[in-house]
Amino acid sequence: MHFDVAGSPALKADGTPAPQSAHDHAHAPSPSSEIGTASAVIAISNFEFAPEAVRLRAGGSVTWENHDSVAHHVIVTLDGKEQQHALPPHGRVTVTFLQTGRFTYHCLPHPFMQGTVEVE
Ligand SMILES: [Cu+2]
Repeated sequence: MHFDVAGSPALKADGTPAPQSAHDHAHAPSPSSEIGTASAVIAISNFEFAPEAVRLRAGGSVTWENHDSVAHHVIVTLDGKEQQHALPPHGRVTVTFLQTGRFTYHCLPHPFMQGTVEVE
C-alpha cells in the first residue's frame, strides 16, 4: 500500500478539510514606546555598569543593582547637585529623574566605571 499524503489537504476529525492557513494575524503588534522607558535597571557586575547608557522619560527612574561582592558608590549630578548613593554588596538604589537632559554618573571608588542617563 502506498499513501501519497504530500498533496492531500489535511483533514479534521470529522473529515472536513482543515483551514489552509493557521496564521490568522490575531496577534497585534505591541505598541512601541515613543522614547525610552519609564524605568531602567542598570546592573553592576564585575566592575561594569550594564548597560552603561540608558534612556528614559522625565519622571522615570533608574535602579542600580550591585551584583558584585564589593561595595560600589554611584555619583550622579542632578540639577547641579551631586548625589551620592552607596551600594553595598548586592545592594540597590533607585533614583528618579524629573528633568530632561543628559546625566553622567560614575562610581566613586572606581572612577573608570562611568555611564550616562538620557532623560527625554
Ligand atoms: Cu564601583
